[in-house]
Amino acid sequence: MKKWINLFVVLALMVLVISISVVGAPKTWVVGFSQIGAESEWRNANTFSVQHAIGEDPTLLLVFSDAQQKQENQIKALRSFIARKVDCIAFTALVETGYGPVLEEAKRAGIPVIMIDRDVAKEDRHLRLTIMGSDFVEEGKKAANWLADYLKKKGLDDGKKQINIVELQGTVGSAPAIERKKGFEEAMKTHPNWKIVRSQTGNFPRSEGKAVMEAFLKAEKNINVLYAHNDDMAIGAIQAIQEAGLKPGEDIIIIGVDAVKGAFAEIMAGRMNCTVECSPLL
Ligand code: GZL
Repeated sequence: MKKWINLFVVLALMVLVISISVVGAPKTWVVGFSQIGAESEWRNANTFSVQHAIGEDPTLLLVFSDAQQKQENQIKALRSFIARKVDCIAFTALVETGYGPVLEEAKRAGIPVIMIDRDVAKEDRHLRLTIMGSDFVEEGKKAANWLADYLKKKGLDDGKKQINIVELQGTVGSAPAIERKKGFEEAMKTHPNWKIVRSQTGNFPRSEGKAVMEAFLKAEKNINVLYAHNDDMAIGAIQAIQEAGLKPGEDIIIIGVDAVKGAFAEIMAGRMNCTVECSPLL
């Protein structure tokens, strides 16, 4: 008899301990994050920022997906988050358009969507809760305003002689590409002698920036400035300029955006002139 009582007491204590631990444990919120890829130093820093911040919080569990620069992979990942009934979806929009239907599905499922870095198209923004990102238009303006100051300081712009600019755009249809172009061109309006003689997407990676810059150098004999929508393309272009026998940072003024470590190394080496900060620590 005594043995049965002891067993009962032990079992009761076990149930009590388990129930306290379950009841007392804080709820774990599951966050599905769809990242677009690993195309640049900036993107890798951004991925680290999200993974580290969520990893540090014991009440958050991260489900991470890398879309490898394909929108269809992103949409599949978002649908898998919805099917898994995550508590929140976070994602960077590779390009602005094409997310309406999946955002409608998330809304119907009652799952809040937070944009990190790149937003979706205006017509779909009512479907997402908010965005954490930078002002890309302002970054484009800063690049142009820095150039104006630099040319003035160096006595390179008399307001009449044409200043030939080539532009390496980011991913076609992405918010940073659209808005950094817009901001730069808005600031250009006060410099009628500035001309963007070539503008083409390099899609953000270094390799593509280099390839497009090689084409620019073949097509244009007198390039004064390169405006690249990110530092990685600027760094690729610097290699192309050197291989063409020109001095980047001197023969051609080099401007990038992101302020990644690689850009600071090029600036310190005298091969790059400016990078506009865009924090990845979101
Ligand atoms: C900007 C971000 C851009 C970076 C690029 O916030 O979306 O994407 O400028 C990255 O380096 O590829």
